Amino acid sequence: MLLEKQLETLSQKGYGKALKELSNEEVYAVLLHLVKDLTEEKPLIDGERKVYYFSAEFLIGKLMSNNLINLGIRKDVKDILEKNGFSLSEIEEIENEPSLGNGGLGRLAACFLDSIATLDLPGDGVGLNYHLGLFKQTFKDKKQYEMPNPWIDENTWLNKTGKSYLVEYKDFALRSRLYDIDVLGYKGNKNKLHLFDIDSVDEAIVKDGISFDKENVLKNLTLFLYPDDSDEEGKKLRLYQQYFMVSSGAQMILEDLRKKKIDLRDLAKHVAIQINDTHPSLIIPELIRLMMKEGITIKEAIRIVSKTCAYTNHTILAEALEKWPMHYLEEIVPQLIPIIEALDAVAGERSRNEKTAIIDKDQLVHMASMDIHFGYAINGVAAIHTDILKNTELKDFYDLYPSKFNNKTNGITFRRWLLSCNEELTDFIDSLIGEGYKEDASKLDELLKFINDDKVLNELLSIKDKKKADFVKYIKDKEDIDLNKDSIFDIQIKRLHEYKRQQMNVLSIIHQYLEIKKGHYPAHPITCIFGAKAAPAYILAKDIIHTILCLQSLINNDPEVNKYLRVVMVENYNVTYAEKIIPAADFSEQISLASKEASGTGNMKLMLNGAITIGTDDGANVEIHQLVGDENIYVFGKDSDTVIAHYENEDYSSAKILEEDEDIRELVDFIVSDEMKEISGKDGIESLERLHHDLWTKDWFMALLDVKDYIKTKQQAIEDYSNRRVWAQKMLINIAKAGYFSSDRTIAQYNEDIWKLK
Ligand code: B1N
Repeated sequence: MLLEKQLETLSQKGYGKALKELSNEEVYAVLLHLVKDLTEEKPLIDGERKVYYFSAEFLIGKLMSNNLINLGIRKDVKDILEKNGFSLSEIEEIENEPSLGNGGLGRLAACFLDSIATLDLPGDGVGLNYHLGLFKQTFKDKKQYEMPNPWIDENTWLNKTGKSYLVEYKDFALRSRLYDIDVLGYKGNKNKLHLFDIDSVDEAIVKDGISFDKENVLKNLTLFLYPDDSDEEGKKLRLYQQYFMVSSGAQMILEDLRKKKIDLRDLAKHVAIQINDTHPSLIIPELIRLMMKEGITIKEAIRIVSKTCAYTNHTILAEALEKWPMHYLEEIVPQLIPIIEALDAVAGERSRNEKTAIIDKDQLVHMASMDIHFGYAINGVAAIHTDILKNTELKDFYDLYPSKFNNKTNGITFRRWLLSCNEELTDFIDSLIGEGYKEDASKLDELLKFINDDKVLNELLSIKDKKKADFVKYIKDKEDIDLNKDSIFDIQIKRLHEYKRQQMNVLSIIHQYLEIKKGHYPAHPITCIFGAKAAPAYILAKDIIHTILCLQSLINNDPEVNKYLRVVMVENYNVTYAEKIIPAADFSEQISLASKEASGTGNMKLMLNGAITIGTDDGANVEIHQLVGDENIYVFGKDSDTVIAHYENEDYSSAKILEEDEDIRELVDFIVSDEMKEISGKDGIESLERLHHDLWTKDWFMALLDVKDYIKTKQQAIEDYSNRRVWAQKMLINIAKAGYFSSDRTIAQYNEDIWKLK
């Protein structure tokens, strides 16, 4: 009743009309005000030590549904709106998605903020207010094109704070402005996501897709989520952004201490800084610099900062480990150079090993090295990833600082990835085991007692069918694509990258196609669904997208084949799309080359929604495998030791495999077959040929090493799917065991071992 009155009041105040007379857009604005009003009443968390999670990305996605859930009012709001003739899900469609991240790393940061607030821990996010999120992907002539993706409008979650800081570069200074987004915990308190911006950003400089003048820092600094860094100017812009973020954030933190009359020397007692990958690493020299300005000696400043900062590594891919040329730093932030040189000297005193130097012989500054020497904790994001860091990638550092290294297996917030995206499954779980699991996810394993309960198993299957039917309708409305709701939904959703091996999935689809053409039909019809964006300058990734889109056209238009097999690549895959696809998934494709996917988090979201993993023993798949057991996951492929040995011995040759194995050769050569070339069109042939050539001559991520085992394993999964009862048991076990992957568990461990906030 109270809520209804509040909504009516807001409606009158905003529009001079009754709620039921509003447009959907107006209702959305009213809900935004409602949430902001209710958030006001929640106390800010203020504790002894507070964590600041510094990250270049926060892939927060739409916020309305989650905020309503976390305030505990989503159901009531839905009922009130329905009474007034509205559909809450239609209204939620109106919100623009803030796509302030590329993929897993940014989405993890968003899940973490939700969990920090849910656990009533004092902790804020610090990042940048990109005006344009990750580019909007469009397909034309079966190719990816990129368009700007604006998200800020008058109805925004951003609140202007009035706080501002001066950020100095070599040739000029900029005033940063702080915007805050409230972060609501589930039945918890609230924290903040701090996003820095400048006033002079100019969206009008974006032309012809997403190109813009990369040198005009005043106009472009926070224009894009870090742009194409394939050329010099893009890289420098990224350095401008990183320094802007850390200098503003550091000043904000120190200002807060001063206000509380806390001596800066006590920084580490009051503040923990988590460095999310190396993008915010300059926080280390910047904090030291700011402390020195306050009269603290460099030696002491280094000691203090070393007790404040901790670093998370998210990848072993060499190209993602940032190394800044000294001359960039000279050109952009020369004030940091004496400090970085001093840090390098200290590192040199601790070890003469070249491999642990901060400044290498080519005058490159290794960000991760700085983090490890001057951070007090270093963590990987899944057990196998942390082991690889210790034993291989960062072995020399591990020998130097064994006690700093620890593992924190990633997690996901169940508020978004179950409660919000799959109400039907949530309600069903509530009816079986109560709601305790919402605050203690490990309680999900109480579901195991229903393992032989036919009613429960059947209901699980019918919820999956319902979510598949919902998705079929969604994709029909959105993209005018027809799917067979009775087929297996085989899902690979993640950034397009060779190491994730979408190209291996492509080869398995070609295999299925050729089999059907020979009259060998699969045990069950199957729909292979992809969602993936390729980095604008990543040519081979775009070639893989083109190949998928060609197969989609070839297969879906062949009446002989499309009864059994269809292929769909959805356009502009993003968080919102993920929320629709994941509840509808039967198979979860997690097929990275072992050792390369640090953790993955899509694997966890899909498992939680009852999809069964087809995966390599990589990242968090290893832990999923251990939890669910051999019978409830399909594991294939060579293990990480074998893969690492191939790299070390340089003895992998795809050409050799292709020469010796005509089955694999047939699949690879089909990419450049006449039928593919015809569909691809004159402008696409080059793209097919480039992928084909790469697989023959390089195949750096060894798709051909595992493809046969992959095809065989998937075949088995398709056969097993037909036994619906046994399949439902696999689903139940996966859901029940997913509790471990709650980000509440992950954050509790960060707090226990690293942050020590309460
Ligand atoms: O971080 C996720 C992991 O679950 C994924 O396995 C991992 O691939 C992902 C440079 C990255 N690692 N590194 C990045 C992102 C942007 C960039 O500019 C690297 N993303 C990951 C969460 O731990």
